[in-house]
Amino acid sequence: MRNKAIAVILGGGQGTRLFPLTKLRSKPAVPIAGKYRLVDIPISNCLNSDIRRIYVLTQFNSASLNRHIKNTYNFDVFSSGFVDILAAEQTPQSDTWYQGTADAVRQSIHHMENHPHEHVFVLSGDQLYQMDYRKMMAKHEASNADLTVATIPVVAKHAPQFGIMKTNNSGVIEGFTEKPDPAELDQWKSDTQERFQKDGRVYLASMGIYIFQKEVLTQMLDQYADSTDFGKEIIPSAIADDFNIHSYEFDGYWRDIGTVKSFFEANLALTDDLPKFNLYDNDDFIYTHARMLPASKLSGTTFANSILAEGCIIEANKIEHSVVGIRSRIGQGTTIEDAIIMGNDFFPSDEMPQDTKAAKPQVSIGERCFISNAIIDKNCIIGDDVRIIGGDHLEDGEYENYHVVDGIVIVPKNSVIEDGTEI
Ligand code: ADQ
Ligand code: ADP
Repeated sequence: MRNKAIAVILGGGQGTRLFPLTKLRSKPAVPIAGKYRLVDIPISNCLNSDIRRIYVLTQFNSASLNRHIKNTYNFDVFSSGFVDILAAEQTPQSDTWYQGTADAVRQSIHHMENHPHEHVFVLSGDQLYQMDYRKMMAKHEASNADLTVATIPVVAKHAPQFGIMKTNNSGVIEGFTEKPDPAELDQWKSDTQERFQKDGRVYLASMGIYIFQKEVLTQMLDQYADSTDFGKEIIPSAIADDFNIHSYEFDGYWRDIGTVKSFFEANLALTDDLPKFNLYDNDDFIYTHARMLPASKLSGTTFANSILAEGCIIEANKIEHSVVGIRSRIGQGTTIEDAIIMGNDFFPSDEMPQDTKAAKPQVSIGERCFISNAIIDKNCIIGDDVRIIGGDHLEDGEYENYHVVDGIVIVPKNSVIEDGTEI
């Protein structure tokens, strides 16, 4: 794997679907599971699969993404690995941002030429899953495929969110439709394994995870020079032109977390008694910035089904079904339910500006608050006696210092919510 493959992680377009989490950072830098960032997931899958040459393609070269990659993935000088960020850039050939997934790869491919390889993995940056890419590669090589697409069987209700494939019984993809209309679904059924059939999982969804033979990738990008997207354009054209395209059926946990709602649900699912995404594995690590944080200090808090990252000082009354991120501080009497608290990039210090109203050092969440169905982004100051209750009763939209998306209240990074506020 190490010498054969290069991975390209698609770090996101405009980032509208995760807005306002992407207001001040690029999508790969969005924090997840209390201490990681989105991009750690595909990078960790690569490292666990012995792929060590990785590009992250992004529209915005945000400071937090740069810092995170630089501080986390610094391979030693004697190894041949790297994680490089390629931001959309002006070149003599192109003066625009990446127009889509294929365009992003097309504009970046010249960077790969100096690194000998036979296959290119193209991976999405906004998915939560653990996958051994070596198994997919074995199938790709055994079938001598031009392109292998990872697929997962889904039910009719979910099929319209994905690219849906039709395969023959040797796993060759003979048809592909990007996000089909529910009315046209019937013709897209595949012969999935019996145990999936009985649950109604008869549609093979593309996971947006591809392996291309190196020359085939270049050929397709040239041949379909006007196409800017893999799912919408290049893959359907390549199927029509009889390229040898195979499906690799994946059978583990996999979630697209590219929308606020799916991101919220996937984070909270990590607090299940037996989460389907396993962070507690002896071999498959999820890598992230090693921050040298102290252990968390708790006092008088009842915790239920929650994840607590390190460096926190928690005096809250109760925290239930929630993810509490690094360096969080939560005051006495506060209750948090069904929420993501992303934490802080730094500890408050005496030199920092004081919260003038309360004349006390800034802390993330004050006393006697009630927060539910909400995402509190990094470095927010929530005063005392604040009530934030998300839910369907709220109308989606942008308000003075918060947003509501699918009923979930999001307090953007660096926001201040005054004492006594009710949302
Ligand atoms: P989508 O996720 O809807 O469907 P797309 O919006 O193209 O497809 O995003 C794919 C990945 O590329 C995401 O990680 C996204 O952030 C990133 N991306 C998008 N535009 C980009 C750009 N201009 N520059 C850099 N990165 C960009 C795809 C497939 C479907 C499949 C689903 C599975 O097209 O067939 O079912 O993924 O989630
Ligand atoms: P992490 O990986 O822990 O999230 P980062 O390195 O991404 O950390 O972010 C920490 C950021 O916070 C850095 O930009 C750092 O300069 C900033 N920072 C640290 N201490 C302070 C402070 N006292 N005031 C303002 N910014 C700070």
